[in-house]
Formats: sequence, structure tokens, C-alpha cells
Amino acid sequence: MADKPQPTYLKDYVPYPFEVERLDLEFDLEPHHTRVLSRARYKRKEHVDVEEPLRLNGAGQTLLSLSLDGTPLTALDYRCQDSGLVLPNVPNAFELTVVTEIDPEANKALEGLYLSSGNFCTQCEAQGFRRITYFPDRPDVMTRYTTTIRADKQRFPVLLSNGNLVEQCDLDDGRHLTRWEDPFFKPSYLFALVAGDLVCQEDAFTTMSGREVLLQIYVEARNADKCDHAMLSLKKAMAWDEQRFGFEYDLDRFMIVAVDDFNMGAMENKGLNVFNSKYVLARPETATDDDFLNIESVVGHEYFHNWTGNRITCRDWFQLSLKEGLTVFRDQEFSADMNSAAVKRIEEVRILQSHQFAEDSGPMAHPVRPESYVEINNFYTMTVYSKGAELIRMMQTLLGRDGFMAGIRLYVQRHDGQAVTTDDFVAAMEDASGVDLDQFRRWYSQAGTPVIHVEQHYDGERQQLTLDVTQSCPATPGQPDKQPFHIPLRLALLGPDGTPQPLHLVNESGQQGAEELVLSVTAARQKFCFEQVGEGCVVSLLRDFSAPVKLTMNTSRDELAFLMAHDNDAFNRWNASQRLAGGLLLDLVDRVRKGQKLILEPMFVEAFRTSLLDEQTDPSLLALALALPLESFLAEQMEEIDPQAIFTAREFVRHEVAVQLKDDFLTVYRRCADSGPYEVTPQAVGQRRLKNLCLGYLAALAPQDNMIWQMILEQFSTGRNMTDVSAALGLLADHDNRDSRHALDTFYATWKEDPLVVEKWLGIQARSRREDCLEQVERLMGTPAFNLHNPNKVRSLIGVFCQGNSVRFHAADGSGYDFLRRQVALIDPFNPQIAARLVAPLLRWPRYDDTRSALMKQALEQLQAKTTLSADLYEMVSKGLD
Ligand code: 0A1
Ligand code: ZN
Repeated sequence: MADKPQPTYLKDYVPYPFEVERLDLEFDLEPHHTRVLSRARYKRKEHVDVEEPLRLNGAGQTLLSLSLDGTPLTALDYRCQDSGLVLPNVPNAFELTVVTEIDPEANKALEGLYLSSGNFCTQCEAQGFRRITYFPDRPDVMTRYTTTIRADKQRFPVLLSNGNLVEQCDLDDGRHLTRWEDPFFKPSYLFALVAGDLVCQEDAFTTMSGREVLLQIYVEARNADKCDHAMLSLKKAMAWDEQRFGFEYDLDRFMIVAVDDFNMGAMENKGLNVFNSKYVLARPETATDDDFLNIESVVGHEYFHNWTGNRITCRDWFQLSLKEGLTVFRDQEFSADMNSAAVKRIEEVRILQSHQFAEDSGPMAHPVRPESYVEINNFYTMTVYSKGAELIRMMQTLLGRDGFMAGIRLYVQRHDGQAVTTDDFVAAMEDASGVDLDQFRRWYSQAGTPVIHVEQHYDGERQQLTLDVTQSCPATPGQPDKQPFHIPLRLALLGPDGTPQPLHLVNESGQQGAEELVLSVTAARQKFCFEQVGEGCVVSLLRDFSAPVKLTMNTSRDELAFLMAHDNDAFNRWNASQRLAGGLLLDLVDRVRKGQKLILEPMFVEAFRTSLLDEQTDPSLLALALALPLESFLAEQMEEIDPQAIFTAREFVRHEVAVQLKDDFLTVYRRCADSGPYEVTPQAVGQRRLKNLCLGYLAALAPQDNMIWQMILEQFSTGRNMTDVSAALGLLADHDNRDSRHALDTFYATWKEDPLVVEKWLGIQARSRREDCLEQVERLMGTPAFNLHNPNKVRSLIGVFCQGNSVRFHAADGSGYDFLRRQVALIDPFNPQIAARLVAPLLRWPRYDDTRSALMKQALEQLQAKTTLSADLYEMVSKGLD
């Protein structure tokens, strides 16, 4: 590449030299020629040198005119560069008017102002505002916005922006106008505009101080019947945030708009959230239980940003986790309170362990607060989001709920209306609670997943149990050596009947005799000794996953089976089941690689049967415990990943369990069979999960077992909700026969007008176990069901195949890698964000056998050799080859 994109460093942060007192924007919307007028009042900050020029970011637009305090500027007065404008001689206070023209219709990067299904919408985070007008596009420049929008009334009857509507009128030539005023200071990344032909579902919410807020969800007319669940979720989120955090909504209206073309999940623009339609639209016939739950969580997430992100924002993009980690933690707590807390916690950890841990052990590993980036869009990662949320959760664990809430109150009191750092957040937590978090801060600056190893020694004579705890953290790019972390380790001792025993720590004052303790592990090696410990106690460690670490311990399989059955911590019961199944599976993987005979231990089948027939436990928890560890979770634990052996071992266990427990699966399947109308309650969702888990195991016997095959067909054709229908279709699509082809065709014919359902249909085929899966994926790319410009379609077909179908993607001939390379190269020129996300699986080449590894690396090198790579893709590829 000619000019290598350069990194930006946290250490180089300098405040912006000017304040912006206000910003007035005027839009004349036309799909190909939109005119933007921006009038901003700048004021030099005190002590800033008078020589300091005004620098504005800007890209991808035509500058039409520029004037300062009403006087037009000429080309001699400013420099127009690729990245923006520089005005060398500006007074201390002045008004700058910039007129530019942009082409939203041609914008396929989906950053800035673009069209989705013929409607205008914006995406400004992180740096999209600079594609709309010239402005200091950085989060620490906050100002008050007014937005005037003019457009053709017939084509664009709805014109929206942030804040409150202050004017609305008709103009000549069939155009009309709206004007919006946002009374709150905000950074440019929270600006939003929407214009289109949309219908709106309305409701209202009365806040805790008695103010009435208008709630609106805008969608295309064909989706008018799919907004109830999102609206209900929004009202629940608003009430919950008042009760749990004391946060009240602050504008007269709150709007959500659903669009089909969106790079991410959703966006928290002030008062005007823009959503990927996937996280708004749902009816039982078109959306699965998981879709319903995701909608609740994403609607909550974006709403919660109003306080954690919008009122208090980030000083710079290195602080991204300040808003994202905290807001993910808040949405997790919300979902936990609305549904089953244990189920929610297990699902979070499952994703963290398989995806974030993988990120932490790969070439893109970075601290929760990164130190540098080439393209910030590459840092909207599992580490910043999910690990960031774990850091907040650990602080809550260390400070206790009350101390944590006092910290939140102090944080808001100190920083409302400001752009701050993660360090400011931690300081508020410390100051409010008196707990020293100095060492804890390393969680923000050191990358990598810490490994804790615990050796337990029991001295029967003294009745003492000693835990010898060591911690270490593998090297990550740029960080060869790590300092010890401050790790909260939640623990209990369970008696032989499963009851937690009173804990007595030697040499500890205070809090003796509790049934659960949080140990602070702070040194590289530390011993904890408990006394009055009876014979046969079992340690339950890292309860509720009290820290994002990998824990190893000398626990026997019998102890794991005991914990799986008796631990009173639901998370640890699940974790024990995963450790047990994981251990067995990894042994089997080893045997597959050595060409040895596979045998399934009877104790595993018995433990499985006991859980399966348990009628007391929440069926969702059972379904989680009975699901085999994910392929990605197993891969993460192997020195050299062998996708084919993992697949073979998992399929063997699935088949063997199905053979041995067929009747039990049938019994449970029938017991959980559909009853009554569709509801998204934990009980009803749990029943469907357990039922479909049973069907999934039974399917290992089909199509040879015709009775089972007919059962799957029956569920597919008579299922009354998308959860059941798509679960059955997924099982059918693993085979290539008349029935499955017919099922896929019928499903498509029924739903071809509904893009979200078509995405499911594509995803199901991309995940298929069929050996010719890639051929099918390539064929589907040529049909009207697919569209390379639509990120959801790309994710459901290409993304699912490359990230969710490990055995087919990693075909030994390298066809999967070559396929991904070609798609990334096609997408990068128009949508760099999506191309950069898609390429991620190739970066893991060092973890595979020589043949695969060489082919994966070769695909990356071919990409690197291209002359025109976006900064996004360049960063991923070059880090992958470093
Ligand atoms: N802040 C949003 C996520 C988001 C980030 C970047 C985007 O465009 C590049 C869009 C959305 C959230 O956390 O929900
Ligand atoms: Zn967010």
C-alpha cells in the first residue's frame, strides 16, 4: 500500500483548543445531492495560543462555501486536506458557516448519512459525523444542536432529529420542514437524522417525577404489527432504570427507528435511537425466543446509554469501555431481573469464554482501554464490551452493592455533562467506598486472560483446608510481562450433602462463619487456609463467575459430578457440567486424532440422564447444562486446534447419548410439547429450549430412524412459532434429501418478503453439517435472497459459515479460506467495517495444524498484497501477520 494508515495513541491525547457554543444544522435532503449548512460558534479556550489554528475533521463531501462571521472565505484563508480543513488565522470568538454537498444514495459504507430501503438515516459513531459536515468530530467536543430538515413531503413525510420538535411547516414545491432542538450538550457521534415514509407506534411513560414522555417506534408500514414487544421492553427498561439506578429520562420524547441496513446492532443517539430492524421487529410467527430476549436486552442497552454514554460520555475513543462496559453491565442486570438471573449469567459467560477469551489469545488482543488504534471501528470488540462489563461487575463484587451504588451516584454527581475517562469512573468508585482500587486498575491496562491455578490440600487431622493459589497471564502483543491482577474469588465449601459450611479463615479477623466469601487474590502466589473443615467437603470456587479468568484446579471427575448435582450456585452447577463434558470431549478428541476407538464413559451418560429427568430445575438451566460444550470453547482449550476431530468427537457423543437415552429424550420431548398460546416467560421459553434440545439429540438418529425424522418434519410443519419451526428446519437442513429440500423451499416461499426471516433461512443453510455446505452457500449468494450490500445478509450467510460452521470453514483443502478471502476483497471497497469484522477467523492461523495454518496465512497475505485496502482491513490483516 502507498500510504500506510497511521495509529493514534492514547498518550498523545490533547484537549481541543476551542469550545463550541452551539451548532445549527440545516439539511436539504435529496438522495444524490444533499446540501448541509452548518453554523457553529467557536471560542478559543483560555490560555490557548492565538496562533493555534482551527482544525475540523471532514471526508467524502464537496465543500461549497465557507464564511466567517458572515464574510466569505477564499481558498487562501484555509487548507482543505484529505482529513479535513485547517483555518490558520481565526479570531478568539467567531461564527463559522460551512456549506457542503453529500451523496447519501452512493453511501454503502453505512457511516454518516445514507439511505436504507429508500429512507434517509445516519450513523455517526464513531467518526461518521465528519462525512456529513466539517466539524471537530471527537467525543470531548460537546455542544447544543438545532437541526432543520427540508425534504419532499410525499416521499419523506417523517423528518426526525434529536431532542424536541420545535417547528413544523409546509414549504413551496411540495417540500416540508421540521426543526428540532436538543437542549443537552452532546458530542457529534450522538447526532441523528431520519427522513422517510414510516409509520409510528406510540405510547407514553410517566417518569418518577411525574413527567409524561411520548414514546414512538418508527418502522416501514409492512412492519407495523411487529413493534409491541419492543415498546413493552422500552417501558420496562425505563421503569427499571429508575428503580435500580435512580436514572430518569430527560427529554419530552423518546424515539426508536428500525432500519434494515445497519452495520451494528443499534445506536443510542440522543432521543432518537436507530436500530437494526433485527432488534425491534418481532411476532411469534417470525421471531424466535432468543430474538424476543435480544430485543429486550438491546432496547434496554440503548436506552440505558442515555445516562451512561450520553449525559456522561467518553473523553476519547480509548475510553470506549467507559460507556460500553458499564452499559452492557446494566443491560445484563436488567435482563437478569426481567427473566432468570442464573440463565442470563450462564449465557453471558458462555459467550465470554468462547469468544472474548479467543480474542484475548489472538493477534488482536488489547486491553479494555486500548493504548492505540489504526481504525477505532475495529475496537468495538468483545473485550471492550463484555470483558469491560465484567470489570464493572467485579467492582460491584469488591465494593458490595451499596458501595457500588454510592460510587455510581458520585460518578454522576461529579461528571454529568462531561466527557471523562475510565479512570474517573474508578476514582468515583474508590472515593465513594473507601476501597483501594489501585491494583484493580490493571484490568483496564493489561490485555490477556489471567490464569488462576488452585491446588487444594486437606489435612484431616487438623481439619484444615489450604488453597494454594497462583496467577499468571500470558503475553499479548506489545505486553510481554504482566503484573498480578486484583482478582475477586468468590467461594464456598459444600458439605457432603451439598449444604454450604461456615467458613473460618486462619489469621483473619471479621466476617468469620459466613457461608460464602470473596477472597482478594492480589499476589502471584498466595495461600488461604480454612479451619474447622469437616471430612468430605468440596470447594465451590469462582462462584457466579466472579472474575473473567481461566481457572484450573485439581478437582476429580467425582467432585465435578457432585458439584453438578449439588452446588447451590446455579452458575457453578452449569460450570461443573461443562468442565466434566469438556474434559471427556477433549479426551475423545485426542483419541480421534490418534485413530483410537471411541467409548463414552457410563458415568457421563448416567449424570446426563439424572439431569434430563430432573423435573424440579428450571428447564432453561437444564437445557444449558445438557448442551455439549461449544466447538469454539473446546478449540480454545487446545494447543493445536483440530476442527475435524472436535466435530467428530462431539458428533460421537451426541449420537451415543441419543442411542442410550432415546426413550428419555422422547419422554421429555413429549412432556414439554406445546401447550397454550405463545408467551415469552422463563417457564415457556425453558420448555421450548428443553424440548428442542431433546429433538436436537434425537436428530442424531435420523433420517435412518424414520420415526424421529417424521417427528422433526411434524414439528416443522405444525409448529406455531418461529422458535419451534426454525429449530426443526435447522435439523432437516443437515441432510440433503427430498424432505429437507421441500422444507427449505416451503419456508422460503412463505417468508421471502420478510428479510429477517430470510436471514434465518440463510443462516440455517450456512450452519448445515452437509459436506457440500460451501457449495450451497455460494449458490445462495447468487439468488435474490442475498445482497452483498446488506450487512445482515452478509452476516447470516458468509459470517455464519466462517464463524459458526467450523468444520466446513476449516475444510482441509483451504476452500473455506479462499472463499472468505474473496468475499472480504469484494466487500472492503464499499463497506470496510463489515470487511474487517468478517476477516477475523483468518487471524487465528497460528493455532491450527501446519497445513491449515499455511493456507489461512496465505489468504491473509493475498489480502495484504492488494493495493487498495481500507484502514479497517489493513489494521486487521497486518496485525494478523505480525
Ligand atoms: N454504541 C452502539 C454500538 C455502535 C457502534 C458503532 C456503530 O457504528 C460504527 C454503530 C453502533 C451500542 O453500543 O449499542
Ligand atoms: Zn452500547
